[in-house]
Amino acid sequence: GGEADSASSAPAPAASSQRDTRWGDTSSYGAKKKQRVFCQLPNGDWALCTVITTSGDESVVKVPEGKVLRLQTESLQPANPEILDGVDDLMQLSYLSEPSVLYNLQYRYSQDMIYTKAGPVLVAVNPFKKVALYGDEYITAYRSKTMDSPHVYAIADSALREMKRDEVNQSIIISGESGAGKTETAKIAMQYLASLGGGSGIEYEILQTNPILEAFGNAKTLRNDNSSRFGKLIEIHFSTTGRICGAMIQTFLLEKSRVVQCAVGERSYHIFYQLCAGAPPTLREKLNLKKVDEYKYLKQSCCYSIAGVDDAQMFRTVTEAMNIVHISKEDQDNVFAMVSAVLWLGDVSFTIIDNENHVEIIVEEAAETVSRLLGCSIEDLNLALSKRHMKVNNENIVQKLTLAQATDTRDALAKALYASLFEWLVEQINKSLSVGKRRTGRSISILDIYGFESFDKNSFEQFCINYANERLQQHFNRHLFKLEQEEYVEDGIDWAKVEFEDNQDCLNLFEKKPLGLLSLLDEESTFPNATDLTFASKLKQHLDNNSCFRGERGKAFTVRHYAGEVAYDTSGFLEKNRDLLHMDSIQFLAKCKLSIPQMFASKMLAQSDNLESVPYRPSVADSQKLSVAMKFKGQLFQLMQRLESTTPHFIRCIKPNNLQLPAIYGQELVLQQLKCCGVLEVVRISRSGYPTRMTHQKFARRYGFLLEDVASQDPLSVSVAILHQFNILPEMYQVGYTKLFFRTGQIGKLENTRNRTLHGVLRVQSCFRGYQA
Ligand code: AOV
Ligand code: MG
Repeated sequence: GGEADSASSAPAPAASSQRDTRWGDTSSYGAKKKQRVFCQLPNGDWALCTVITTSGDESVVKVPEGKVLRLQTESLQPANPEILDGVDDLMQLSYLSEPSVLYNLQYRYSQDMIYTKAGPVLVAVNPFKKVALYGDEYITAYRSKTMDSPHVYAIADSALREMKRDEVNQSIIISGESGAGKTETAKIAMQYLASLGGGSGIEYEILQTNPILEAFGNAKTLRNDNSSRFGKLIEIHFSTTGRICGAMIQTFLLEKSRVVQCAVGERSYHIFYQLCAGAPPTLREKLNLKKVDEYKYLKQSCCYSIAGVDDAQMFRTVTEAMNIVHISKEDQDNVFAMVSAVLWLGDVSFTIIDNENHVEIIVEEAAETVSRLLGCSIEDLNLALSKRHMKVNNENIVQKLTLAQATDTRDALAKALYASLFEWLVEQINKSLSVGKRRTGRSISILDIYGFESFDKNSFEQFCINYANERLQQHFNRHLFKLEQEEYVEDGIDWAKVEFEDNQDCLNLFEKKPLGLLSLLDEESTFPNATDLTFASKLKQHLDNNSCFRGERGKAFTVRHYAGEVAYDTSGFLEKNRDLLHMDSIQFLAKCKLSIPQMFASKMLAQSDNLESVPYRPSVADSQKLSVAMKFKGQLFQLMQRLESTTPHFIRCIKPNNLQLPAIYGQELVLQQLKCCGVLEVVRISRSGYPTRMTHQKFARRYGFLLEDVASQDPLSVSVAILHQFNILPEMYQVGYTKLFFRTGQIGKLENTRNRTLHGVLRVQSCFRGYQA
């Protein structure tokens, strides 16, 4: 029984009617009874009301605050009976309308029940406050199954059980808009898995990767004070005894541009502020640290602190975490030297030396500190930032850089330094968590990427982030709609197809060759004379008849994403997609004494065996041949492939308000998120679908012995005979070519009947014995 059975005990069996899914159907209530209905208030919100009277087309209803409204009867939506208020699983709702779903989630939310099942999917509504739902007691309760209300722990627990049972790798896929709670949810799932222990403290190490990666890869944005600016997949491996034996982290496309440029009201990466606030005096002196508002890179956004966050304290948390994942003190010093060097690099300024606007660096505190921290000479730094070696007609020439070129080169160097640092950290963490010999079928991966974003101004970063979210949405659709329905069709059962928002068109807009967004971007990036404006016109020229695309004035275009329209500004697209680090910069880094940039540069140099072979990228390394967009696309494809080989568990995070405040539930905002990710359709398909399936053979084996007369040995005939004998209603099952498909709760009933029959036999026998005695 369990969950499945309670669903079928709902007063109006979901499967028996379609009425509930339609809007504006009021035929089911009469005028006499006091009925619960949903009315739309003038502000657009739905409220639970009671009908006082109905006459003709009009009804008089009482709204919650006691006010009385006269409304069109037609506009009322039937509400579920009180007994269904706040059900665990939306599948249990008799009326599955938008207002009932909104009401149910809100009802639970107001009581801090932030988790609700939507069929197979866990919906998590961000509480924006501490809720008492976590910790050892809860973990134990979910492990021992004494608690079974919807929870991240319950999802992690089923992943674990299914991994053990089926020996198949599992994945927990967390999605939702920016600020919806993905990263927190991922940590909660990790906490549950870590509680299994592993010996040698590996589980503790795994948890300690979070503060490190968040310090270097998260930042305050206008949407989220702790927004992930990279994607992350953590694969946790288990031994045959079910204990953690290691983990591996893969990261995706860090938003590098933030290091040198960020919008007003946002911050750069947390670590910059943490270091400046928390470094002990000796380190502060060694790194020549200033106050955060004295650095150009940090000053431009006019935002230095986050309400409720103590950067100094966080610095200690981060260094402690680094100790735990075995990053040596010396390496930590190097890491912080790089962080400080990046900040100081932003303050390196130039002086114009001729009337062609050519420049040299100004030798002062900034340049001196950078060269000291990186371990290079000031002269080398000046060369790297003010000159460029080129080969023209087989002749080596040295080009002097203009102020604009030098500034770009400096910023590119800062971005490369930071990105190499991030990459290095992930590598160190992976070394420390290393799995040793990996076995397939014994891992659980948790995916937490940056959520869908739409700002007033959206650039290349949002373009990539939202593309990744389209891919993820496709995966979700495939598993919950396509594959499910395909199985029904393949097995030849009667099935009225449930429609869902397919985002294939939008993905095609991005991926089609040669006329998709990514291809066109790449093509344009290869033309030396192309500009953001020519790119925008090219898009308009080729894509204007695409239903997911709209050209806008000037450099802008709009994409209709699954989660809403986003207007992108092409400024900087080509530059960011090329992501050039010139050979001079790479060679400069290779000469530095500081080990992390040096290793990074050496690796790049080693990969570039034929430096001049890249047609549109003179003097760059081969490793840069691929554009950022192409690399990212490749990574996403690999990721999807990896996920395809796992059993997925989906968690949908919902953001109830844009203010990051507790206890505010914006119906429209919630509804928009539920709609765009197809939560209602998932519930609908799970309800009208046949979640339980069993092959004819297995079914005949399990229940066949209960048959009164066995006419045949053929599994199909036996199965049909069982269904008849146990009075399973025809609308509750379907017989496929190879399997029997059951509605929710049916197998539970059958099992009960089976148990009763077995017990009945025993009782009858003991009664007989009683009589005889
Ligand atoms: P995100 O990962 O989905 O956004 P986060 O996981 O960072 O969002 O959540 C944003 C904030 O919501 C957190 O910093 C917490 O303050 C709060 N929060 C989320 N879940 C919980 C919870 N279960 N309990 C308490 N507070 C919570 V982004 O990374 O921006 O897409 O790129
Ligand atoms: Mg996040």
